[in-house]
Amino acid sequence: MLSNKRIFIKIGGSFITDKSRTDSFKQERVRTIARAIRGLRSLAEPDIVLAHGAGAYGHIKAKFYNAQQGIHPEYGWRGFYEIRREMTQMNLEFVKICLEEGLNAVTVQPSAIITAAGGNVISVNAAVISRLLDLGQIPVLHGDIVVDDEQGFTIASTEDILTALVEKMHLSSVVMISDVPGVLDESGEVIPEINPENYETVMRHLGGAKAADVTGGMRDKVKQLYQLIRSGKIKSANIISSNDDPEFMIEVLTHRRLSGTVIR
Ligand code: IP8
Repeated sequence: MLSNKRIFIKIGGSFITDKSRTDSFKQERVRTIARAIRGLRSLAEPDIVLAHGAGAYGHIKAKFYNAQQGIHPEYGWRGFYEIRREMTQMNLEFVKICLEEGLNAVTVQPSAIITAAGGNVISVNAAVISRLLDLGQIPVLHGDIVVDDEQGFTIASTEDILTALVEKMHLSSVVMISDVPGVLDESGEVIPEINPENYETVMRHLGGAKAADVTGGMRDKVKQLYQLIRSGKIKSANIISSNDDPEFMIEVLTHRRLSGTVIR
Protein backbone atom coordinates (compact mmCIF):
# COMPACT_ATOMS: atom_id res chain seq x y z
CA MET A 1 0.00 0.00 0.00
CA LEU A 2 0.99 3.60 -0.27
CA SER A 3 3.38 4.81 2.35
CA ASN A 4 2.71 8.43 1.51
CA LYS A 5 -0.47 10.41 1.42
CA ARG A 6 0.27 13.42 -0.75
CA ILE A 7 1.62 12.58 -4.19
CA PHE A 8 2.76 14.92 -6.92
CA ILE A 9 2.29 13.14 -10.25
CA LYS A 10 3.84 14.70 -13.34
CA ILE A 11 2.96 13.36 -16.74
CA GLY A 12 5.81 14.17 -19.06
CA GLY A 13 5.11 16.35 -22.08
CA SER A 14 7.03 13.93 -24.32
CA PHE A 15 4.83 11.11 -23.12
CA ILE A 16 1.56 12.79 -24.07
CA THR A 17 2.66 14.66 -27.19
CA ASP A 18 5.12 14.13 -29.99
CA LYS A 19 7.62 16.89 -29.29
CA SER A 20 8.67 17.13 -32.91
CA ARG A 21 5.14 18.06 -34.12
CA THR A 22 2.70 20.70 -32.97
CA ASP A 23 -0.88 19.65 -32.15
CA SER A 24 0.14 16.09 -31.37
CA PHE A 25 -1.80 15.48 -28.16
CA LYS A 26 -2.00 11.74 -27.31
CA GLN A 27 -5.43 11.47 -25.75
CA GLU A 28 -5.35 7.74 -25.03
CA ARG A 29 -2.20 8.02 -22.93
CA VAL A 30 -3.81 10.66 -20.74
CA ARG A 31 -6.94 8.51 -20.50
CA THR A 32 -5.01 5.47 -19.23
CA ILE A 33 -3.29 7.51 -16.56
CA ALA A 34 -6.51 9.25 -15.54
CA ARG A 35 -8.13 5.81 -15.09
CA ALA A 36 -5.19 4.63 -13.02
CA ILE A 37 -5.39 7.71 -10.82
CA ARG A 38 -9.10 7.18 -10.31
CA GLY A 39 -8.33 3.58 -9.28
CA LEU A 40 -5.58 4.78 -6.97
CA ARG A 41 -7.89 7.26 -5.29
CA SER A 42 -10.53 4.61 -4.67
CA LEU A 43 -7.91 2.28 -3.13
CA ALA A 44 -5.80 4.50 -0.97
CA GLU A 45 -7.34 7.94 -1.17
CA PRO A 46 -4.09 9.84 -1.36
CA ASP A 47 -4.13 13.58 -2.04
CA ILE A 48 -2.89 14.11 -5.57
CA VAL A 49 -1.41 17.14 -7.23
CA LEU A 50 -1.43 16.38 -10.93
CA ALA A 51 0.86 18.14 -13.39
CA HIS A 52 1.80 17.86 -17.03
CA GLY A 53 4.77 19.03 -19.02
CA ALA A 54 4.50 21.31 -22.04
CA GLY A 55 5.62 18.86 -24.72
CA ALA A 56 5.09 20.00 -28.28
CA TYR A 57 2.76 22.77 -27.12
CA GLY A 58 5.22 24.82 -25.09
CA HIS A 59 8.71 23.74 -26.03
CA ILE A 60 8.64 24.35 -29.77
CA LYS A 61 7.53 27.98 -29.36
CA ALA A 62 9.74 28.49 -26.30
CA LYS A 63 12.72 27.52 -28.43
CA PHE A 64 11.63 29.70 -31.34
CA TYR A 65 11.17 32.79 -29.14
CA ASN A 66 14.10 31.98 -26.83
CA ALA A 67 11.50 32.54 -24.13
CA GLN A 68 13.69 31.56 -21.18
CA GLN A 69 15.61 34.79 -21.82
CA GLY A 70 12.46 36.93 -21.66
CA ILE A 71 11.47 39.85 -23.91
CA HIS A 72 12.75 39.15 -27.40
CA PRO A 73 14.75 41.89 -29.22
CA GLU A 74 12.63 41.41 -32.33
CA TYR A 75 9.37 39.79 -31.19
CA GLY A 76 8.97 41.52 -27.81
CA TRP A 77 6.23 39.87 -25.71
CA ARG A 78 4.79 37.80 -28.56
CA GLY A 79 6.37 34.60 -27.22
CA PHE A 80 4.65 35.15 -23.88
CA TYR A 81 1.20 35.45 -25.43
CA GLU A 82 1.65 32.53 -27.79
CA ILE A 83 3.09 30.15 -25.21
CA ARG A 84 0.30 31.05 -22.74
CA ARG A 85 -2.25 30.31 -25.42
CA GLU A 86 -0.59 26.98 -26.31
CA MET A 87 -0.46 25.91 -22.68
CA THR A 88 -4.09 26.87 -22.14
CA GLN A 89 -5.09 24.80 -25.16
CA MET A 90 -3.04 21.78 -24.08
CA ASN A 91 -4.30 21.98 -20.52
CA LEU A 92 -7.88 22.18 -21.71
CA GLU A 93 -7.44 18.93 -23.65
CA PHE A 94 -5.78 17.33 -20.65
CA VAL A 95 -8.44 18.34 -18.12
CA LYS A 96 -11.25 17.41 -20.48
CA ILE A 97 -10.05 13.80 -20.48
CA CYS A 98 -9.49 13.80 -16.72
CA LEU A 99 -13.09 14.93 -16.21
CA GLU A 100 -14.43 12.39 -18.69
CA GLU A 101 -12.65 9.70 -16.66
CA GLY A 102 -14.22 10.88 -13.42
CA LEU A 103 -11.31 12.75 -11.85
CA ASN A 104 -12.19 15.93 -9.99
CA ALA A 105 -9.40 17.82 -11.71
CA VAL A 106 -9.18 21.62 -11.43
CA THR A 107 -6.51 23.66 -13.17
CA VAL A 108 -4.56 26.20 -11.16
CA GLN A 109 -2.90 28.29 -13.85
CA PRO A 110 0.81 28.45 -12.88
CA SER A 111 1.44 31.84 -14.49
CA ALA A 112 -1.20 33.34 -12.17
CA ILE A 113 0.52 32.15 -8.96
CA ILE A 114 4.24 32.25 -9.80
CA THR A 115 6.84 34.97 -10.29
CA ALA A 116 10.46 34.66 -11.34
CA ALA A 117 13.59 36.82 -11.41
CA GLY A 118 16.55 36.41 -13.74
CA GLY A 119 15.07 33.21 -15.16
CA ASN A 120 14.48 31.52 -11.77
CA VAL A 121 11.19 30.96 -9.98
CA ILE A 122 11.22 33.07 -6.81
CA SER A 123 7.68 32.82 -5.48
CA VAL A 124 4.62 30.64 -5.66
CA ASN A 125 1.30 31.26 -3.97
CA ALA A 126 0.22 27.78 -2.91
CA ALA A 127 -2.94 28.81 -1.04
CA VAL A 128 -5.46 27.71 -3.65
CA ILE A 129 -3.64 24.42 -4.28
CA SER A 130 -3.63 23.58 -0.56
CA ARG A 131 -7.27 24.55 -0.19
CA LEU A 132 -8.34 22.41 -3.15
CA LEU A 133 -6.49 19.42 -1.66
CA ASP A 134 -8.17 19.97 1.70
CA LEU A 135 -11.48 19.95 -0.14
CA GLY A 136 -10.73 16.63 -1.85
CA GLN A 137 -10.06 18.04 -5.32
CA ILE A 138 -7.13 17.36 -7.66
CA PRO A 139 -5.28 20.56 -8.55
CA VAL A 140 -3.72 20.43 -12.01
CA LEU A 141 -0.53 22.36 -12.78
CA HIS A 142 1.72 22.45 -15.84
CA GLY A 143 4.98 23.91 -17.09
CA ASP A 144 4.28 27.51 -18.08
CA ILE A 145 5.57 30.90 -19.07
CA VAL A 146 5.66 33.25 -16.07
CA VAL A 147 6.31 36.90 -15.29
CA ASP A 148 9.94 37.71 -14.44
CA ASP A 149 10.95 40.82 -12.45
CA GLU A 150 14.18 41.31 -14.39
CA GLN A 151 13.53 40.18 -17.95
CA GLY A 152 9.76 40.41 -18.44
CA PHE A 153 9.05 36.70 -18.50
CA THR A 154 10.69 33.30 -18.44
CA ILE A 155 9.86 29.59 -18.59
CA ALA A 156 8.99 27.67 -15.42
CA SER A 157 9.27 23.92 -15.89
CA THR A 158 7.02 21.60 -13.90
CA GLU A 159 10.09 20.66 -11.83
CA ASP A 160 10.81 24.35 -11.09
CA ILE A 161 7.22 24.69 -9.90
CA LEU A 162 7.53 21.55 -7.76
CA THR A 163 10.75 22.83 -6.19
CA ALA A 164 9.06 26.12 -5.27
CA LEU A 165 5.90 24.37 -4.10
CA VAL A 166 7.60 22.13 -1.52
CA GLU A 167 8.75 25.27 0.28
CA LYS A 168 5.09 26.16 0.84
CA MET A 169 3.31 22.88 1.35
CA HIS A 170 3.90 19.28 2.32
CA LEU A 171 4.29 16.78 -0.52
CA SER A 172 5.43 13.32 0.44
CA SER A 173 6.29 11.71 -2.85
CA VAL A 174 6.77 12.46 -6.51
CA VAL A 175 6.09 10.24 -9.50
CA MET A 176 7.17 11.29 -12.97
CA ILE A 177 5.66 9.46 -15.90
CA SER A 178 8.06 9.61 -18.79
CA ASP A 179 8.28 8.47 -22.41
CA VAL A 180 11.16 6.19 -21.38
CA PRO A 181 10.86 3.38 -18.79
CA GLY A 182 13.08 5.16 -16.26
CA VAL A 183 16.51 6.80 -16.18
CA LEU A 184 18.62 4.92 -18.69
CA ASP A 185 22.31 4.08 -18.50
CA GLU A 186 24.74 4.27 -21.43
CA SER A 187 23.60 0.90 -22.78
CA GLY A 188 19.93 1.84 -22.61
CA GLU A 189 19.14 -0.19 -19.47
CA VAL A 190 16.97 1.27 -16.69
CA ILE A 191 18.98 2.36 -13.65
CA PRO A 192 16.83 0.94 -10.83
CA GLU A 193 18.11 3.30 -8.13
CA ILE A 194 19.96 6.62 -8.00
CA ASN A 195 21.58 7.31 -4.65
CA PRO A 196 24.64 9.19 -3.27
CA GLU A 197 26.91 6.35 -4.45
CA ASN A 198 26.07 6.52 -8.15
CA TYR A 199 24.62 10.05 -8.55
CA GLU A 200 27.77 11.69 -9.98
CA THR A 201 28.34 8.86 -12.45
CA VAL A 202 24.72 8.96 -13.61
CA MET A 203 24.84 12.75 -14.05
CA ARG A 204 28.04 12.53 -16.09
CA HIS A 205 26.47 10.36 -18.74
CA LEU A 206 22.99 11.95 -18.79
CA GLY A 207 22.90 14.35 -21.69
CA GLY A 208 20.35 16.99 -22.64
CA ALA A 209 16.95 16.25 -24.09
CA LYS A 210 15.91 14.92 -27.47
CA ALA A 211 13.87 17.15 -29.80
CA ALA A 212 12.75 20.60 -28.64
CA ASP A 213 13.17 20.85 -24.87
CA VAL A 214 14.15 24.16 -23.35
CA THR A 215 14.17 22.94 -19.75
CA GLY A 216 16.95 20.39 -19.79
CA GLY A 217 15.33 16.97 -20.25
CA MET A 218 16.05 14.00 -17.99
CA ARG A 219 19.30 15.38 -16.56
CA ASP A 220 17.55 18.39 -15.10
CA LYS A 221 14.70 16.28 -13.70
CA VAL A 222 17.08 13.89 -11.94
CA LYS A 223 19.08 16.80 -10.55
CA GLN A 224 16.06 18.59 -9.11
CA LEU A 225 14.46 15.43 -7.71
CA TYR A 226 17.76 14.33 -6.15
CA GLN A 227 18.15 17.72 -4.46
CA LEU A 228 14.58 17.53 -3.10
CA ILE A 229 15.22 14.04 -1.70
CA ARG A 230 18.60 14.92 -0.18
CA SER A 231 17.19 18.06 1.45
CA GLY A 232 14.45 15.92 3.03
CA LYS A 233 11.69 17.98 1.36
CA ILE A 234 10.17 14.88 -0.23
CA LYS A 235 10.49 11.27 0.87
CA SER A 236 10.40 9.34 -2.38
CA ALA A 237 10.72 10.01 -6.09
CA ASN A 238 10.14 7.63 -8.98
CA ILE A 239 10.60 8.05 -12.70
CA ILE A 240 8.51 5.51 -14.58
CA SER A 241 6.72 5.01 -17.83
CA SER A 242 3.20 3.81 -18.45
CA ASN A 243 1.69 1.21 -20.73
CA ASP A 244 -1.90 0.98 -21.90
CA ASP A 245 -3.05 -0.87 -18.80
CA PRO A 246 -4.44 1.24 -15.93
CA GLU A 247 -4.15 -1.80 -13.59
CA PHE A 248 -0.40 -1.94 -14.23
CA MET A 249 -0.16 1.76 -13.40
CA ILE A 250 -2.14 1.31 -10.19
CA GLU A 251 0.26 -1.44 -9.10
CA VAL A 252 3.25 0.75 -9.83
CA LEU A 253 1.73 3.78 -8.10
CA THR A 254 0.87 1.73 -5.03
CA HIS A 255 4.41 0.26 -4.96
CA ARG A 256 3.06 -3.28 -5.44
CA ARG A 257 5.08 -3.56 -8.62
CA LEU A 258 8.60 -2.22 -9.05
CA SER A 259 9.19 -0.23 -12.20
CA GLY A 260 11.50 2.48 -13.46
CA THR A 261 14.00 4.39 -11.35
CA VAL A 262 13.72 5.32 -7.72
CA ILE A 263 15.76 8.24 -6.41
CA ARG A 264 16.98 8.03 -2.81
O1 IP8 B 1 7.65 20.56 -19.94
C1 IP8 B 1 8.11 23.69 -19.81
O2 IP8 B 1 7.66 22.81 -18.82
P1 IP8 B 1 8.16 21.30 -18.75
C2 IP8 B 1 7.14 24.86 -19.99
O3 IP8 B 1 7.66 20.78 -17.45
C3 IP8 B 1 7.16 25.51 -21.32
O4 IP8 B 1 9.69 21.35 -18.77
C4 IP8 B 1 6.12 26.50 -21.57
C5 IP8 B 1 8.02 25.26 -22.28
